[in-house]
Amino acid sequence: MEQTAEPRERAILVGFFRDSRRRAAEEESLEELAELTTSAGGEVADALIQERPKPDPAYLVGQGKLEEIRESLLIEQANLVIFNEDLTPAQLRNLEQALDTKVIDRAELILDIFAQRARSSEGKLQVEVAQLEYLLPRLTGRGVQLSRLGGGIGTRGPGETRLEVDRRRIRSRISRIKSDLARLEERRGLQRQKRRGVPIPTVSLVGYTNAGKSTLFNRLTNETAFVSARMFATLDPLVRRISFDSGQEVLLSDTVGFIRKLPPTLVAAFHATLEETVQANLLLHVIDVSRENYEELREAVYAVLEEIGADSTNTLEVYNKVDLVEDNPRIETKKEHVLISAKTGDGLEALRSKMAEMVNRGLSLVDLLLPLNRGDIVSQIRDRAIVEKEEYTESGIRLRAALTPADLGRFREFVTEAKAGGRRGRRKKTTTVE
Ligand SMILES: Nc1nc2c(ncn2[C@@H]2O[C@H](COP(=O)(O)OP(=O)(O)OP(=O)(O)O)[C@@H](O)[C@H]2O)c(=O)[nH]1
Ligand SMILES: [Mg+2]
Repeated sequence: MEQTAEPRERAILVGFFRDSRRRAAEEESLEELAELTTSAGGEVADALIQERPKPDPAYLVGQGKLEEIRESLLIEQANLVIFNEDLTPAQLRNLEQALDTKVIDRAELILDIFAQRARSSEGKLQVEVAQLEYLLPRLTGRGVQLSRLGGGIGTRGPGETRLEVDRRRIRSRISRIKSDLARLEERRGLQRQKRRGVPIPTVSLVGYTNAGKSTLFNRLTNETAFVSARMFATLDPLVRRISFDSGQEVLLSDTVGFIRKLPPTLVAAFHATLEETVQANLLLHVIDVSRENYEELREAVYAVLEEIGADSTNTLEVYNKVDLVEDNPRIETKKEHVLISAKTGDGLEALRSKMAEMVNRGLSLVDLLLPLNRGDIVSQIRDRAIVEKEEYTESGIRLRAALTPADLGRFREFVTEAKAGGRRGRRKKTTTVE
């Protein structure tokens, strides 16, 4: 990461929980917030935490805690307060006024990191949309913040009319970016279709940020994707072709990591990028088994997967970083799994053979019957799937093809029969295709 000459921001972190049973979880989450803060280039000066059954509508925390934050700002010579909780626009404004310093919440911090990391033009635009949409309802009284966005947006504290102008500008900027993004997405769709010309199954690496996805990607592809101890090292998807001993080829893609409380505007903005993940035949879910709460993080990842509409039925859980744990941990999971160390290479052979076995499972071999005048759909299927048989009969065009779950949904109305098992027909187990 580039170093800027700017002095590092010194931050006071504030955690909040409603129920004493959540204390440990909140403390853990606050540690993660500290990691995020340093990843963003800031420095953690202090961390405070409050238990309160009900958040204060105006300040989230109570007056006593507010006073504590104020003192800590002075003692620590800090210039930024980061809340681990989402703040309402009004809370944000009130807190900035009461503390007389910059206040941000977890979502804004994550957006900041993404903004720093984005490299591709598409990634940059996606992050900008997310930032602007986050900013829009929070404009009032946040004149100082606006300057950080640049792009002709006013830098002084906006009065009401000024505010309206800013809002209008932001909205029109958002819609302009969105149409640019739509164009980029179309182009990517075409590339994907081209790749589909020779249909090969796809495998996507997913997982919590810092789990080791890029390290594993490099291991499996002999590539040099960017690996870093910082969070959200990877933003742009990277796709490479790899082959197994059997000679079968697959496309492996490395993607952005997930995190708890991922800002919804960000999830929405990255939807297009995550398309690879949504359509993958197999997901490799990389889990950092050296983290104490890896099970909780694992579930957080499944929650995001669900949110983006990815079907995680065919998922291989890859428990990574076993080199950091004393004994091999006992894994409790309903999914198939392997233990590896992407760093030392431990367990990679087992992983590869498991991948080779599972990648075909996501495909369902089906018979389809299409009306004779639907040549357009036949060519769509030919583009997207592996067609084993094609016959022109009086009742229509009969195809036998291996479809991904997504395509199965797409062409469902033409399916006459679903065969059991993957396209190799080796497996006895019937693939679930819902
Ligand atoms: N000890 C150990 N460290 C690992 C292993 N795999 C990855 N790491 C380290 O974990 C950190 C994160 O690795 P990355 O591969 O960048 O993780 P990522 O999942 O791609 O992270 P994001 O792109 O930020 O989501 C780096 O410091 C790696 O060197 C492993 O098996 N053992
Ligand atoms: Mg990565």
